[in-house]
Amino acid sequence: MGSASGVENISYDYSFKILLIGDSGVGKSSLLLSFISNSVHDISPTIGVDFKVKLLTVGGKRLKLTIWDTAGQERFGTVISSYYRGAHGIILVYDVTRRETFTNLVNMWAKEVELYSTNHECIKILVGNKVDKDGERVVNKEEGMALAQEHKCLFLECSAKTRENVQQCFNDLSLKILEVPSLREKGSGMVKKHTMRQKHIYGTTQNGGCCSQ
Ligand SMILES: Nc1nc2c(ncn2[C@@H]2O[C@H](COP(=O)(O)OP(=O)(O)OP(=O)(O)O)[C@@H](O)[C@H]2O)c(=O)[nH]1
Ligand SMILES: [Mg+2]
Repeated sequence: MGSASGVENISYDYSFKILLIGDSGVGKSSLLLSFISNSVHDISPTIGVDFKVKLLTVGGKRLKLTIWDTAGQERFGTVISSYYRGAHGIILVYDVTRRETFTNLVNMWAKEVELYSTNHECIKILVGNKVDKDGERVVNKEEGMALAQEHKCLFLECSAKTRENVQQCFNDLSLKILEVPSLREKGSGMVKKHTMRQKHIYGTTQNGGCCSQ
């Protein structure tokens, strides 16, 4: 009975916006696909901007993640600020087999994040992808950890291909977002709007928040 309703009718506690950024070919779309659909296959470069929605439970909270994916090779001018606006979490991806994708995170992507993100407490996670390509690795784990520490990011190495640490990446990020009151509050504001549309969902209200009247 309960599962008769579609995704639209599934209730959640918080709604978070997550961005994937990094150079072309590092595996942003593959990571997203691997997380969303549990399947891995070769995909084409992204054109423009795409997003996917995933519901998951972490730390006892039901979350709706809207994950935005964009083409690494495209600089999309005026759209860029709306891509970053309101993001709760940002996944900065590099390819452990291509050093330039790692250095570009510092030279280009990190600066862009600073310039455009509107939530200053927004959580970032640095992700070294393609660890399955063992013999081809050129960026070691220590370098990744050091960069993450310098930029106050979480850090993980993963493989979209074998799915190693893929779930972990989204879980760690979500847990950390939940720890920040201002982000939680913004995430529940979005839920409020949603519940007005889906008013039958919430039989119980969560008290104690600043948003309850
Ligand atoms: N071996 C291996 N290959 C991967 C992995 N992740 C992605 N790839 C491959 O790397 C290529 C690029 O992956 P995409 O996911 O399209 O990369 P992207 O970052 O979305 O690229 P743009 O959309 O152009 O920005 C594809 O051929 C993938 O199959 C991984 O973890 N291991
Ligand atoms: Mg892509």
